[in-house]
Amino acid sequence: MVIGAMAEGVSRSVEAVGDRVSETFFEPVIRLGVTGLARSGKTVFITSLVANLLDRGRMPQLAAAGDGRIAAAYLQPQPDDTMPRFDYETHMAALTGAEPHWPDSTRSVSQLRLSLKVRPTGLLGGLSGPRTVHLDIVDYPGEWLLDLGLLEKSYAEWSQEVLDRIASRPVAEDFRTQAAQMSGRRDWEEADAQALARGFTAYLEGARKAGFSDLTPGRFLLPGEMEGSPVLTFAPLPPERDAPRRGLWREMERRYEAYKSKVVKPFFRDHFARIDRQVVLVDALGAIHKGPQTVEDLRRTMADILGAFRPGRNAFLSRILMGKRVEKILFAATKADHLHHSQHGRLTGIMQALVRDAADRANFAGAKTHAMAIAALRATVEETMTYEGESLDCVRGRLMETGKLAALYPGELPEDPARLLNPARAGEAQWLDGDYQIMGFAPAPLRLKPGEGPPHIRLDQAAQFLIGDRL
Ligand SMILES: Nc1nc2c(ncn2[C@@H]2O[C@H](COP(=O)(O)OP(=O)(O)O)[C@@H](O)[C@H]2O)c(=O)[nH]1
Ligand SMILES: [Mg+2]
Repeated sequence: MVIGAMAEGVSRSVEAVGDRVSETFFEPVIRLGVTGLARSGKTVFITSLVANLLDRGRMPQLAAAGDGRIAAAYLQPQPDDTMPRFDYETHMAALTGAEPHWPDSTRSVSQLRLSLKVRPTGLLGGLSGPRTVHLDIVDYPGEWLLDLGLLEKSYAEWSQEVLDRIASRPVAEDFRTQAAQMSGRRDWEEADAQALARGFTAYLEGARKAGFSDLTPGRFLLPGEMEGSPVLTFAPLPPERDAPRRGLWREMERRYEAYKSKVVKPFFRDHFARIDRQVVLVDALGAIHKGPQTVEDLRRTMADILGAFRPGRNAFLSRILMGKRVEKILFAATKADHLHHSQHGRLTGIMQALVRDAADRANFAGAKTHAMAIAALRATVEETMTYEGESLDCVRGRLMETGKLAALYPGELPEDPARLLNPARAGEAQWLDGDYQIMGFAPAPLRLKPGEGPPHIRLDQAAQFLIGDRL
């Protein structure tokens, strides 16, 4: 334990010195983390942010861009040789090609470096030349943050928790049957371990489709290059007293511990601990559309995810961070282009309420936080229609499935977020006062003028909050 702690501490401090040296004497680097659960909109957000920083015509509320102080922006080879590069060009081609479509989903962590040449402000502005600021954008699945909780749980504790949680979930039925038929006391066989892991992964996939988001271990759904390796080949089994040494239970326990030390810890040490600014994307509209139980599950999962930003809670994290902290966290409800702007304020209010519990408890160790509703890529236009004598604020777009134009009235979000969150907490099966619709709109074909990035909603305000003070 002690040796581990020292080794982690030493490598972290060497790196911290490195960061400081380059900040003071060379060129500042901002590491911006972009996270959120699967399908929350990370890939689209990063692609559109980068495109809109390269061509800043639609970024007036990013002060440095609005004031014309950004002299140039360009992509650079990223500094981390072992991290996959965020595939900006492919994603951008998907969104803005002749037949625009949403990019394929990504399954791992990736990174991109965008460098900005910025003219200084103030009196001396005209005297000194532009300085270079590097923006390293790191895309990582929010599911991985949930794994932080595993570090403080033994295999027996984690298993018990998972088994309790899934006891009443219909999607878990197959796995429950499978686990009940398997004794942890029997001799270990790789085939059993694999069958259980497959069964458990199938449950996790089913649970995600059903809208649940408390899905650990996070890497089971996004295995990347570790697919099939022993660290990803385990599953929860009911606790065993004096489990035999060569038995299944002991081997499962060993693999669970290996998952913690070989998968979870390196992610937090090598990626998470280096982030300066963070945006957490949330598909709140999608959850509202699915119903109260999905909203409640999202609220609880957000609280767990955000636990990672209160490092005092976790001994391992406090140790590797050594006092460093994320300075700003933006909570962004994505896909706001499904709503007429008259409802954006309400969506922001719901977003705030969703993360309030987690935010109140520790105010994220002094990080500045902010909530807003955004669309990284606006796929709709607004339209006010008259229906049965009433005027309805709608949005219109091209449907993904049929390619036809359609108008959507998504329903009216309540002014008071408690009207959604209370029934969600109470476990209601359906919304009482309304129904919330959502449609799969495809990205609209674009004709971008020179100097203009793709259309968005409040992406410039998001960028101003996240990095504006450093430009
Ligand atoms: N209308 C709309 N849909 C979006 C937007 N951003 C993401 N989406 C939808 O959400 C899906 C998932 O987005 P993606 O960026 O791949 O999510 P990721 O899994 O978090 O990287 C996309 O395929 C789109 O259907 C947006 O700004 N507007
Ligand atoms: Mg993605």
